[in-house]
Amino acid sequence: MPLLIGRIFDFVVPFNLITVNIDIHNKLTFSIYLKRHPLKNESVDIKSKYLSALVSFSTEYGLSDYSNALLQLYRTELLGNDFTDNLVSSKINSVIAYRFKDFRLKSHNSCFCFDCFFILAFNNRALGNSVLYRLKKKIHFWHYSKADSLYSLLYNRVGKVDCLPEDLYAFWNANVGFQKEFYLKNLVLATMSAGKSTLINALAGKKICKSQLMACTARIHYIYNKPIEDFYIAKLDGNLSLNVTDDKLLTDSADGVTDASVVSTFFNWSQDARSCFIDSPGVNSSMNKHHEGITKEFVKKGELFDQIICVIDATTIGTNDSNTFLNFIYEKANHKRVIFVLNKLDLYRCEDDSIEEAINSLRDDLKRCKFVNPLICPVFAMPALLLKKKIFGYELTKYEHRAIEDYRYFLNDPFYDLSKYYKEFTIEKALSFREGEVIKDKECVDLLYRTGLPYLEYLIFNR
Ligand SMILES: Nc1nc2c(ncn2[C@@H]2O[C@H](COP(=O)(O)OP(=O)(O)OP(=O)(O)O)[C@@H](O)[C@H]2O)c(=O)[nH]1
Ligand SMILES: [Mg+2]
Repeated sequence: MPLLIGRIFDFVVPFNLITVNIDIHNKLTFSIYLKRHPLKNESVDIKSKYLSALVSFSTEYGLSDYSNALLQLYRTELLGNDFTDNLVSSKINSVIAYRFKDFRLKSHNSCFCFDCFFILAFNNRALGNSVLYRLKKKIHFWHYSKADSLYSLLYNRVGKVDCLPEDLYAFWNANVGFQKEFYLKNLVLATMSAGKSTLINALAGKKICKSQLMACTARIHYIYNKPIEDFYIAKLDGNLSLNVTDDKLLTDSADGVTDASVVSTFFNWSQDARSCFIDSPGVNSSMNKHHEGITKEFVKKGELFDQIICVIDATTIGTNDSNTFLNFIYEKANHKRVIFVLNKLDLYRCEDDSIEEAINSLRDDLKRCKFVNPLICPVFAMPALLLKKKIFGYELTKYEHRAIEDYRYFLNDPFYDLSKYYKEFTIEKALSFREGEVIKDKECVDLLYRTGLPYLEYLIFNR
């Protein structure tokens, strides 16, 4: 294979001989720094020239689906409503003339090179080298040393950040670190409507999975977290969108297009560790057989998950469906760790019900199913979700505002304070991983602590 000789580096690999082999699930977990892109404050003319340069340079590489989707995001984020195909294509000829002649990238050279590295060659040094080589054919030779420094900084961590806005470098670094982390795949299982999707939403602190009273999760959903909040939710579901609309996020594509969908987003105030949650249709012997079949088929392939989060609806403990389900989990867990989340305890009434009794009764059922020392976590998933939404400043509906008022009342009642079941886990410990952060809404944080969710997060993310 012939190697092309580069100016500074020993060799570069011809771009068309490399195939990028990073799995699309991994790519979806990249945090994208576009909301704070330095070009955002430039004129429409500069932005459209910049985009033309980016599009023309990138398309020479034969774009992957991911790079293509990323370019789409650049378009909408930089030009928004000003974007038209004509606007960008009209600039292309002037931009791609000899070494971007009419468009010297002004002061945005480093940013342009950075974007090319990110779109085409993130985490792939050899491909980055090829991008550098081709960039040098496009940019003025005055800028060669800057491009070289940037390459060294990004791929070899050698040099200074001053050739790049610090924000961009922080995103790149966080993504690189995140990709190196080992992560656990958590399979979330339950009978129908026990609150699997609501629990995942509570962990994320935003609504990313559809949840409703009737059977609604109808396929396997992979949900990944990202290292930094970039304010984008990505979804791969037949089509790939890196900034999916709420409607599309909560709706599955037509049956037959794909048998699973993948979503990624930053998880608000969960621990930072990289992780994946797998939301599954309810396993329920008497209801939807098709949904049950999907989950059972998935569980058979035990190697696809590392631990099970088993959600139990506290109002159905001891029923036939619940016990059949526990036997099923025992058979399939195959020595993997299982965390039993006892959910919907907010529906218990302090006059008639006992949370202690519910925990004990579940423990007895689990022992009968041969689980030794089962790990049981009582949690209020729905209240935890709404409290996190409030803490993180999400818009709340009228109903959600009212619900939070109710939670404020009942979580202050010792009967509903679930933190008492986690005595060794103080609120200080729950917040220790956020050291140095200013906590704005202390009251809601305190209520959140009482929902039991922070302890569950601690268990899931610290293994
Ligand atoms: N009261 C109360 N309701 C909850 C809680 N968690 C979930 N729910 C409600 O239970 C219903 C079902 O929740 P989902 O999260 O969709 O349950 P699921 O297990 O994902 O359901 P399927 O995917 O259809 O099997 C919804 O109406 C939720 O609002 C909770 O902690 N308390
Ligand atoms: Mg669901």
